[in-house]
Amino acid sequence: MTICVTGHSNPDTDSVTSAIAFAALLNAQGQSAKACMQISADKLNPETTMVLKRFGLAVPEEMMDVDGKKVALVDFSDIGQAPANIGNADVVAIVDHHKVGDITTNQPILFRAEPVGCTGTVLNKMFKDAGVAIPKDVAGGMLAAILSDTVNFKSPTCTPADKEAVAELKKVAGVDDTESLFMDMLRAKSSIEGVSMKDLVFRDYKDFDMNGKKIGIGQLELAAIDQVAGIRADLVKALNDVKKDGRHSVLFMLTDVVKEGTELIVISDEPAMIEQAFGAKITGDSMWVGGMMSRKKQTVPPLQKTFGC
Ligand SMILES: [Mn+2]
Repeated sequence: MTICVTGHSNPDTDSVTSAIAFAALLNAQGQSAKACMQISADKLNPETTMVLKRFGLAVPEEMMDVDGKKVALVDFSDIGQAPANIGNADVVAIVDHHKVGDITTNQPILFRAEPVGCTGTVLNKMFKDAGVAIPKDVAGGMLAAILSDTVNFKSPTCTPADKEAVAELKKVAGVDDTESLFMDMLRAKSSIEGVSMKDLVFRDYKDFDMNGKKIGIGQLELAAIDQVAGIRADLVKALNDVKKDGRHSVLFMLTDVVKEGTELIVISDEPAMIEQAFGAKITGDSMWVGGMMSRKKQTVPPLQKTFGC
């Protein structure tokens, strides 16, 4: 039976290109495997769509239910991020770079997880260990995944192993300038053409309970803040609508990946609390927070502290 290789639900570039890369490695080792993803091609995020096109990679097959199938998982090991009926599937391998999740198996399997910035970095090592040459197009996808997951090496999750992998993969993929590849990916990712304000707000959005207060935080990574100048007023209006739905605050991170900081739009019942959390002053409806890149590591913890969580 062919092994369906898939990344997590709502897949990012790493989940998609790692499925392609691991399927290629399994095929090279004589196993029947195909790359799959938990989304339809037309719903795939704009960054990944652009990367597949750039390197001439086929869009993986949509696979939402794995009942009775043989599967290999990349970039996750949580049941919550798995296709439907994962409990009735035969999981034969897991390759990941996250904390170990709650998927278990009845048989011993190939399980490889490393604390690096991207699954692509782990797969690069696996190709080398197996003595299998990485196809040029596949190397391009892996390279793009590492740049994406590590935010061009700027994320606190980036490790020396990720930088080494990029140095190797760029040669195989024939990419001279990873900076310009990253900027092209960023432009695709932050593309706001034809997107409704609601979709833009919820594209990367999470609600948090802060001591009984519901605080929503959205993020948009940009090559430059002025990319949203033309729609800023509509965006703020949409954020106000989201706040009206029982929230204490709605914060929206306009993150400038080049300047390495965030313009934080603040819609709140207690703006002074938000100012206190980040030690910055609101001018108009926003504040600049230098160095703020990660919602998980830099936005949520100061809020939790200020709100006494
Ligand atoms: Mn990843």
